[in-house]
Amino acid sequence: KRLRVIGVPSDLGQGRRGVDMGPSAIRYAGLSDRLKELGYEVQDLGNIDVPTPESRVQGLEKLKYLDQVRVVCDELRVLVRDALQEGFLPIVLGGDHSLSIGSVAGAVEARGNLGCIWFDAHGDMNTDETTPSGNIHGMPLAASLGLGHTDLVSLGGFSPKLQAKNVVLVGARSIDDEERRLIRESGMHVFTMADVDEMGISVVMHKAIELASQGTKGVHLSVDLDALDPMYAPGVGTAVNGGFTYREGHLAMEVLAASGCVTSVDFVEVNPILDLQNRTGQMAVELASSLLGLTVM
Ligand code: DIR
Ligand code: MN
Ligand code: MN
Ligand code: MN
Repeated sequence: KRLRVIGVPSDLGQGRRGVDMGPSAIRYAGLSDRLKELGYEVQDLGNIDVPTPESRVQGLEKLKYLDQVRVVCDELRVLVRDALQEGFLPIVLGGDHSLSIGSVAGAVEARGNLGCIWFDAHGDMNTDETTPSGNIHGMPLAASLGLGHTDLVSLGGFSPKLQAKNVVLVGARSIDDEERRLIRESGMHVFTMADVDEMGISVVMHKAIELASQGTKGVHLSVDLDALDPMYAPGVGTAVNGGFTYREGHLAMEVLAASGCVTSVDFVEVNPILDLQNRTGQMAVELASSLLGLTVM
């Protein structure tokens, strides 16, 4: 029952300033204390050093801040790997979703074959060839599946990190056209919000856990707060209407908690500048509590 918190104050992977303050917002909402109340030993490593965009010259390259994102992800890879090898469950706080290229790489390095459940309004399956924005936060799942720019794909010296049959996207409702093609061709699994409406989040989660767990040694969970409806998580850079309700978000975490399958987790894209009184930071803390076993009785 040991947790290690790692902050990644990065906003290099997307277009709106402020998500670099996400780790502080989540800490301020009481993450460590809440998890200690659940009986965990919580070790907070603080934040990785991440350059601010203003201190860098953005070149003409298509992928924005590629070099810096790669360096940050590589540092995170080592910290996540070491946390797992030392017996901790790593909790990574973002920061934009590009960081998950590093957390997935480190988790797989430490544990071997892993499944992945990805909560997101988006697909995060763009590559350097399909990206409409040049923002690397739209690419981490593709990179983890071995698709895209070599600098992102080759992190840690091995690729792919994940097998598509064990990757499950949950909550999708905004996918780019070329990205849709890549998702289909990859063979990964997708539960859209329409699927959640049809089946209910409980059934979706049980299916997702089964798919991600088949033949794997654990599951990396990546939670983009924009998976939730903007009513409950307004502090995100790319909000999309029609996301998870508060109840659905919590039930999803509770089903995961009961399964015991999650071995590492990211909470990303919390942007306190766009938020309303840190509602999104609080949501991240509450979701983490449910994921780690908070129950009523
Ligand atoms: C869009 C937005 N698909 C892109 N992606 C986001 O820029 O590639 N992912 N917001 O979370
Ligand atoms: Mn997203
Ligand atoms: Mn995003
Ligand atoms: Mn995302």
